[in-house]
Amino acid sequence: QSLPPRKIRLIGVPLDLGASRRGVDMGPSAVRVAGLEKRLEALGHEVTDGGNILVALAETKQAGELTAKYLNEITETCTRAAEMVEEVLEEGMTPVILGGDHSVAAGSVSGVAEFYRRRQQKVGLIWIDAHSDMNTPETSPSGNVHGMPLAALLGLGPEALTHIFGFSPKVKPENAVLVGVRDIDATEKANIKRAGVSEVYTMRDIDERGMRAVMEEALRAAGCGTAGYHVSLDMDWIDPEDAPGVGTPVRGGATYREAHLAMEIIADHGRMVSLEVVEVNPVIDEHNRTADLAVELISSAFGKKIL
Ligand code: 4U7
Ligand code: MN
Ligand code: MN
Ligand code: MN
Repeated sequence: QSLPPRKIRLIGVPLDLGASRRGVDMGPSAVRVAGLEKRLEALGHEVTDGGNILVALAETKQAGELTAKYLNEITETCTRAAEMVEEVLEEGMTPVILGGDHSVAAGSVSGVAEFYRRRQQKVGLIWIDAHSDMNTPETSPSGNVHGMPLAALLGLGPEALTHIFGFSPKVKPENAVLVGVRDIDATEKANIKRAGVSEVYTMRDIDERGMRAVMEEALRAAGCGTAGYHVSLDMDWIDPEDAPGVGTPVRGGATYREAHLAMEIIADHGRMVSLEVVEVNPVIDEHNRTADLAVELISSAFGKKIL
């Protein structure tokens, strides 16, 4: 509708090694079953499904270091995701990555950053999440890598994860924006400072200033001097009332309409270069409601309008 038609390529990443609660590996399937491809095609886009990236199964592996569980396997998957995303962009398509746990973002955003680095351009990042995902193995209370990808993209954490494609940081701190956070570990706060991220919009900011004002500011920062931005949407941003099927639910999240409005504003600006939706957990979902909502939100981000 509003957005000029795009060529969209879906990439599934059935990864759950980064989280303690199992089941987000079924997220890509749940979102496909909810009708993503057809819904995006109905908006006029050309959509192809690239299938899933190969991911190791927890049952066949050892967790390794408990400060960053399954780091080797996750790094392998992230590297594959990064290469795939980069190729899709080279072919002139817009990647839509379906998680899987959020650790995949350390790969997907690396792919986007590499694509633009080759063109001497920078990319921005909009991180929409209840959490800030700014832990490192030293600060993480859980050792779960899905709490570390944003730190890795900004250059903090294990080299295996920070240096996919051999360079770091992938995004400049002034172009990295957090939206919707409400659960940050005490040890994580120092990392946000250390990385130099100042664009942090909490749920309180959304309550007080409204979604519109927050998004306009967030998009301005991410888009300043960049080719555009990657949007990384952790479904736990939305209140568990509307998104019960997520890995790590936290009360006090965005409402159904706030979430749509954020995506609608992203579509209006037309500068999103890639999108990922992560942490959908069908095991604890109710009749695929959270996957259905994911499809609706992706549709809004790609230009679906009420009228
Ligand atoms: B998600 C946590 F301790 N901060 O590091 C951690 F609270 O990708 C949660 O945003 C991380 O869902 C949540 O384990 C990761 C915890
Ligand atoms: Mn198709
Ligand atoms: Mn997250
Ligand atoms: Mn989260």
